[in-house]
Amino acid sequence: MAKAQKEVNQHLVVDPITRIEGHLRIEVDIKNGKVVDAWSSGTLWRGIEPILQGRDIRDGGLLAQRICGVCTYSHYEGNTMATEVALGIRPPTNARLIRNLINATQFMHDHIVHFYALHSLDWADVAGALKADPQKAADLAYEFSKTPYNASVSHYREVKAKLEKFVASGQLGPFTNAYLGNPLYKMPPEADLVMISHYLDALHIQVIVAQMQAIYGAKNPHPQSLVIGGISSVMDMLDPNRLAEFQFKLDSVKNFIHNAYLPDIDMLVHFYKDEFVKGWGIGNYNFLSYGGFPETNDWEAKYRYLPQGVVYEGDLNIFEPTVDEKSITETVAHSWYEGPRVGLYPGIEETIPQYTGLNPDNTVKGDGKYSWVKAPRYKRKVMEVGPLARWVVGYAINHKDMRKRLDEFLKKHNAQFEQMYSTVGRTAARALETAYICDGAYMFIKDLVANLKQGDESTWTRFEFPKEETNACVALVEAPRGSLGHFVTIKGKTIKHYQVVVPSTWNASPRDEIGQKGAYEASLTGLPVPNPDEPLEIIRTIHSFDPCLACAVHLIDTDSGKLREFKVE
Ligand code: NFE
Ligand code: MG
Repeated sequence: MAKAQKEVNQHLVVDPITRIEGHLRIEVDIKNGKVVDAWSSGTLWRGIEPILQGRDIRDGGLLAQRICGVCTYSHYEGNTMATEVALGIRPPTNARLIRNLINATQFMHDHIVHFYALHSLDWADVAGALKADPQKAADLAYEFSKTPYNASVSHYREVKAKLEKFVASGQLGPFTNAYLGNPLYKMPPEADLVMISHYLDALHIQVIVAQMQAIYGAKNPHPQSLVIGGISSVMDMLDPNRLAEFQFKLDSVKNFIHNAYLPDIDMLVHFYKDEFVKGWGIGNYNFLSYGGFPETNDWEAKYRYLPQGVVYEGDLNIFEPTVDEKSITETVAHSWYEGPRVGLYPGIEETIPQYTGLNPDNTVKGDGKYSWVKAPRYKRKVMEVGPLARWVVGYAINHKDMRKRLDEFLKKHNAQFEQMYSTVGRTAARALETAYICDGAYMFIKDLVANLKQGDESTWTRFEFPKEETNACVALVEAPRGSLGHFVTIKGKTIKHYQVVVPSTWNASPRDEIGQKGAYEASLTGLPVPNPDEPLEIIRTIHSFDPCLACAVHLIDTDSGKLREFKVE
């Protein structure tokens, strides 16, 4: 875990937050064991967007996905779709469905890896697992699933022995820096052992999902089978053997989701009931989802498998079913860039670095600039994006399937919808979504087979390069961590202007020009931190968003098209 320095005035700095992608610094003021103020600072700086400018539009997708090593496909798709909008074309049905299948593997991979590798040790204590009785662990696993995943007394004995070996050697391997034995861990030892055994199982499942992505994406990470207008390979992509292999692997992943991941979440909710309450780990109640997985070729928002919409103030009656792209702005009032304090539409915004450093006392606390992350806003309001936002939107618009799944989950836990407004709720929403996306993958396969049976073998739509410069064109999609917008202006074969507004930019955002805190900052405010030396509560809540700072921070210099050099001291 991250190193925490307790200061006299109870100003706590957690830097870096580990088990995330990229570099994130969190600072909080604590009073009487509770967070009273918080700052989220992206301390990593990257420069993918300017690299895109001046490039051939046909290289855009391959370059754009280098924004991140995690949600690679999301940026590939975002770039390709934005370019297709600019060219006024749409891919044919086979290409849309193959893309949806690749995207489904992206979501399942990210969510499973996030929960087990990056988040489960916030809930399961390795020190607890060492005390577990393998027989009782097997009994417990059967309480949460009729057919629990890899649950046997001998297996749990083996896992426990493996953990003991790690600890005895003094080399904890993947469990290094967990807050072993922290009293904030609330599960019994047997639950710790079951969840940690699935941590190890998830390492194998993640390989299977990566292989699935490679079946249609050619490789993982960084697939390379998308082209503007469709997908690259013609008959190869539509080979029944590939489909069979994909489905065979999907069956294994489904088994893991239903018999490990979902039961583990039920177990977590059961033992952390006292944290499954409205307000625990949430402070901003506006939720945004652009919608993802087009179900028609023209990408109409209302025909997307993940729904589009905006919910305000946590009130399901205050919602908008469509997103207006022109209402998206980014401000740099507290970000290390020059520019107007009031936010601009990304299609026209400029980005000029202006690093002003940390405060003299080595903190970012205060009213100045303190992050490389910009502050995106929708209608000038702070938004949370990601699985929880998508489920809140799905619930608000009365999405039949999503509502049914969430109602079943709430009923099982004797819970009200409002309890989803919490750290536990955010983590549960991601698991529900994994199962929902897995079912979506089966549906996309069915649709693909049906379409092929009709004799449609088309995989690509022809296009012309535009002679005149286009307007800023945008693709709004959903990435595993939330709403993702790619904004592109092109002329001829060339990308003229590029800007990306990324899920973790929304959630990790610093304050804006009127002082509204970003979603992480708001989520921490009010949180109890009984032991600032081991701020497990802070880590748990921040991890529940699944931060990716590699995605959140990138730079574009629209004046010169060049990266600028500067020193981070
Ligand atoms: Ni780098 Fe990403 C996702 C995107 S960022 S992981 O999901 O886009 O939040
Ligand atoms: Mg950007």
